Amino acid sequence: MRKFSDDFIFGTACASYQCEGGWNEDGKGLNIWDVFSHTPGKVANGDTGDVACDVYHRYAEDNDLIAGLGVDVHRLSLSWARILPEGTGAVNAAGLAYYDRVVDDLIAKGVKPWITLYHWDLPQALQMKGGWLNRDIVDAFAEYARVVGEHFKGRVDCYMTINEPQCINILGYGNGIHAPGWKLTNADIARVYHNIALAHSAAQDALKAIDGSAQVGVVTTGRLCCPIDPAYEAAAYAKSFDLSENDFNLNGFSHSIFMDLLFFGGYEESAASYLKEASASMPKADWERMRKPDFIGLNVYNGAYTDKDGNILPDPAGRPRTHIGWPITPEVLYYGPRHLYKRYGLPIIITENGLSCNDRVFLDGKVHDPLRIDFLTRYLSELHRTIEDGTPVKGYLHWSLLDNLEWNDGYGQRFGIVYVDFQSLERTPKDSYYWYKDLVKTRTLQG
Ligand code: GCO
Repeated sequence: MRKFSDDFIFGTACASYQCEGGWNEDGKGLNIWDVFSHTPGKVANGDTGDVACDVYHRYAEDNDLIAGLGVDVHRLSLSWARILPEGTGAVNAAGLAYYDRVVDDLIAKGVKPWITLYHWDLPQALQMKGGWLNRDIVDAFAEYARVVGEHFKGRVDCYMTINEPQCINILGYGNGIHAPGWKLTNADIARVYHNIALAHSAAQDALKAIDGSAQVGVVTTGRLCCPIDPAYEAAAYAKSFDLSENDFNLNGFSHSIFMDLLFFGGYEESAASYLKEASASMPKADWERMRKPDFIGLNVYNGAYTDKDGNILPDPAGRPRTHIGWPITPEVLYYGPRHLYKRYGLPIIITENGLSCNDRVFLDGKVHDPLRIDFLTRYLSELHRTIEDGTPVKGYLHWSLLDNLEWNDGYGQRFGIVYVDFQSLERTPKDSYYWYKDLVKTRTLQG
């Protein structure tokens, strides 16, 4: 019987720009996704986060849905520009008041709010000064962290500083499919990773100075390899963290390109020259400022299958894929946490996992999503197996509670266990909502 322990944490996750709406309400400043989505051609169908799921006004209804699952926590991100409209300086009391309402309502309903400080929606005012390429961002992020930490002390005890440095950098500053849409050089990409690592570290120090008992993590994503034969695991592990390709388009989307800065004070000798040169050019004192998090947040959706030499195998014809086209590779929830723990030695929370399906409301008024239930059964079986084999995975937060704005893909990719009609904004729990509710209650995987 595959039973998760009584202290295993189940939760849900979402992000400010993807679900809140209220893009210009109550003093909120512009952020880079407001600008990007309002730029023709950047987001599918011209979709924007102006309204999104309108969580800004409907948070109480959504918190009821969250509490109805019986989950321990809900992971939400704060819109930096809602709190500090210019990124630094004047605090917008109405912005903090909104998050007070959300946080206090979650707590009143028995759900712990876990806060992601930054989930990609940088204040435009900071972007105008160079964004994450400008080292000044480090102090700005620490200031933001102090404002948040002081305001929520006693109500929030778990933070994630930054969500997916890899997407922030490679998608936003590398190939430009995400905001701000920049296309930087290898050297600048390496500098951005360094600044994000410093920013995480400064924010962690700020939060810990306010509340030493708060748990502070960082959320990473990237290449994870699954051996097609367990005998090939060492080669898969090596491939997952290999940074030798001398181009961010080849090695930029990796865990090690960011996490090694926090954990090892720089890159291994085998890393690409553009990475090592950037690190060598940084002030030596930077490496004393880097901070290992208390836990690793792992966002994981799929992995790559590798052979005895660690070569990534081509996709077999007709392999099953999710609606967004990602491969279905359950073993990544066995090997991914296992290999991250082997490399970095910290407890892991799965801070995102899920899939997009081509969901719709059926004639019976329900949303039947058997693909999602099958996917979750397979993936969580692998997660259970890796825990049994000794990897300290402490929780699983499903991405996502609600169908929401899937960034440049717009609203056509439905990741929620709750269906959202984006015209009426009506919520309809999917079959997977009730499946997840039962899993949380019994902690036992069926099927
Ligand atoms: C990510 C982001 C989420 C995405 C989700 C589906 O991991 O890319 O954290 O905002 O919406 O992962 O792509």
